[in-house]
Amino acid sequence: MKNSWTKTKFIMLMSVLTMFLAGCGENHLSTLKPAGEVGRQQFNLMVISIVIMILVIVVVTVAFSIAVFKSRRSQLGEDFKPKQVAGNHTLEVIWTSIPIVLLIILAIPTVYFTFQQGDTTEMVNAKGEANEDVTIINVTAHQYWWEFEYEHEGVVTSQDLVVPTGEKVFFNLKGADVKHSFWIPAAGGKLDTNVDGVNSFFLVFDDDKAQDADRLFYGKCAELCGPSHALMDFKVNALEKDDYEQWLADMKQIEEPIQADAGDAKEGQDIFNNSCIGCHAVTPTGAGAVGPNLTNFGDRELVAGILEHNKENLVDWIKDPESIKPGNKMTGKYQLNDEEIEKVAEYLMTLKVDEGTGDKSKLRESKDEEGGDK
Ligand code: HEC
Ligand SMILES: [Cu+2]
Repeated sequence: MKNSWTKTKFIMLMSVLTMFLAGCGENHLSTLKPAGEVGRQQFNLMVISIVIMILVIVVVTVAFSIAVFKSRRSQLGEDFKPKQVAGNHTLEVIWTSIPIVLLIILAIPTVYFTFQQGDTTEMVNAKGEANEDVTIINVTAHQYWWEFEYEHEGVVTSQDLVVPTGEKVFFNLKGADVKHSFWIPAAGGKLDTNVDGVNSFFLVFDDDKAQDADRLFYGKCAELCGPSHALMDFKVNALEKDDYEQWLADMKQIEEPIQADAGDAKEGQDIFNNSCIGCHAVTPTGAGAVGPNLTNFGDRELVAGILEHNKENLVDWIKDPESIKPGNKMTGKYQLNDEEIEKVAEYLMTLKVDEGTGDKSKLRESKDEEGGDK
């Protein structure tokens, strides 16, 4: 009776674990569902080491079980003395060389892919300038938000990274304040963003994998950087090359701030220009600002990288950012009453650039139906 209860408990524990692990396979944020060349290579390296580990465990467990089973006292008698093998030359050689061979098998692909993935020679052309033929994005990590500058176009955006699929996308990474780490689990990484010195690497986003993930991958800060580190998320909108070019063209076209028509949004724009514009640009240029660039804020997937994108959440953010992201750099830098906040929020929601690739709002709706996961 006792035995079967133990068994039941074990089965219950295992089923809970299985359910828990089943959450590990989401297309948009799992290293186990790689979305491109780099992620796939990293996944394969994981598989190699796991296979080798399993092999070792199986061989050792079998050898151990045989030894235990065969050497029972009832089998060999009270006075049995096994053959003494301490210092045996052949055995020493065997169990020293097996781990060496296994390590070599592990080391060859690991070193090979480490160098291949760190190869950023394509980023510069023969003249030593940034190569116009490849996509280069300069990433700056701030406490607790992300800034993205498109090297050739000078376009600056924040929080939502837009990338083309089916090609290498090169990144220059740096940190503005403390050390952060740039990680898009499905695509590969992660790489530190340091305050002194730039780290570079590339990632690839396959178009079919992007489709499986509704064209939206999740990105994270992967280095403890302060009280809101866990909230330092970003989204990666992986578009077909044409849509990507269209998005860039739409962004580039904005040279003056988009003017609000009339009413609350218009008043909101005036309030914004008084209280907020010192930290937030609304034209897609000017890297290195104090706060995120808000040019296309109306197209965003989320508010402040973590809240569902709607006006209520935006109002909550402007009212009390500290309650949402402790330690952020916006708290207490302006004073507005509730009515003014409503108007500013109204204005910010109108900042839409994304006419050409406008299926993002549809995307957002389909995500909301699923229960609006972040
Ligand atoms: C002192 C500079 C500063 C001022 C002034 C400021 N902000 Fe911010 N704002 C920030 C910073 C920094 C962040 C990023 C916070 C974070 O995510 O950690 C931010 C984030 C935001 C976001 C979220 C951005 C996104 O990409 O989702 C919105 C919206 C916003 N601010 C609106 C406003 C409005 C409206 C005002 C004026 C009433 C304002 N801010 C004033 C610095 C500032
Ligand atoms: Cu960080």
